[in-house]
Amino acid sequence: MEKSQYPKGTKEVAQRILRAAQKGERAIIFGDADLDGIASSVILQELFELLNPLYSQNRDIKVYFPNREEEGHGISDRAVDLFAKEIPALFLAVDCGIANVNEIKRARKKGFETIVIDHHPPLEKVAKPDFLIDPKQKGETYPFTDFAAVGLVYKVAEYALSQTNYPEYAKEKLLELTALATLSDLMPLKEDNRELVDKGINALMTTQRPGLLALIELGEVDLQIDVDIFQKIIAPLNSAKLIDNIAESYLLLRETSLKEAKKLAQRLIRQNREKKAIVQQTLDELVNKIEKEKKESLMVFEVSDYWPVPALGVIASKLVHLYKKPIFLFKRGEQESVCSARLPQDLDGVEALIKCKRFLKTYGGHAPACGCRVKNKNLPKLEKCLETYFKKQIRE
Ligand SMILES: [Mn+2]
Repeated sequence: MEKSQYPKGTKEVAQRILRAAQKGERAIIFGDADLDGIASSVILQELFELLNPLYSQNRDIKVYFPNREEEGHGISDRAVDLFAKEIPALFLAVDCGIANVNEIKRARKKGFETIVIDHHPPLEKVAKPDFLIDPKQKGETYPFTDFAAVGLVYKVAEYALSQTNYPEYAKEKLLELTALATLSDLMPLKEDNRELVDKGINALMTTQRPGLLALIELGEVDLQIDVDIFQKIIAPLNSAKLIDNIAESYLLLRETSLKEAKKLAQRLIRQNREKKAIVQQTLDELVNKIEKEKKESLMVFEVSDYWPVPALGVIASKLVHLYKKPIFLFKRGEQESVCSARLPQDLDGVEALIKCKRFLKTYGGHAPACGCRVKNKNLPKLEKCLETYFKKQIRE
């Protein structure tokens, strides 16, 4: 059998977007609020604009990033309701959506035509949008499946543009974002990802995007050095906050004035410094506590009222690196807690959460990096359940 040229669903989604752009249909882009989701949203929006320049002058594309602390992971009912007045419209979810069975059902019922472009492995139930791309779904025929969401969105753009007479270089401004978000999402740098990242870093060398030019200039970035790209471009983009469900890094990547871009970039660089300080302080506290009390424990399960949710993942990553055991960190809210978890190699956090899902409100993610929401009163039961699960896994 000939290998398929594009991940399953790519051509169908591209064709639907081509048709929508031709007719100037309204579109809602719902992106996860990390750099993968944000870059994916920018690329989709710019694809619409390339296909029909009228989009850059009107308001027919709306973008929304959920606040994880308030709305949880994935598509939120709040967004579906908020944009219902735009119907008829396309609802495009990027870097999330595969698990949103009910939200997709609801959006379709309201009259949205729905498109999901996700790279998360499906949980037990799979959402049924009108169009779906997710290389982790059953029946995928494309040989490479470790894309970031941004890589899949790029593939859609690539195919859509191949049906037009745009020159090759039109894709460069999309590739630079594809590279940054693939790196930021820590996807394996082999095969398609390797190619996308190499091409994207090349495009970054001659970027015209004011937001990236500002980060490169203010951060004195040497684009030849890998860690520079991580620390000086990706880290500030990842330190952005949400203002009215719009991510600051989305605004920076979309900014057309270099002067404005520099102001915004300065702010993100400062926020990144502050975030680093908080991460270090929290990490010191936790290391202290683990060394004193939990050296022998088989996992780390810690709850705090004070930790900043956006920093949990970074802190958990550092701890998993230090201790090579499952790390579950919770920020306790009034009724519920939000968790970010990181797992050492060979252990599957999603499987653990599925085993304990009776104590959870929502859960999702990848085997080494996942998360959940849980009612505060269920925290002790969840801890027991996870412990039992890992005890069994580690013994085997
Ligand atoms: Mn992602």
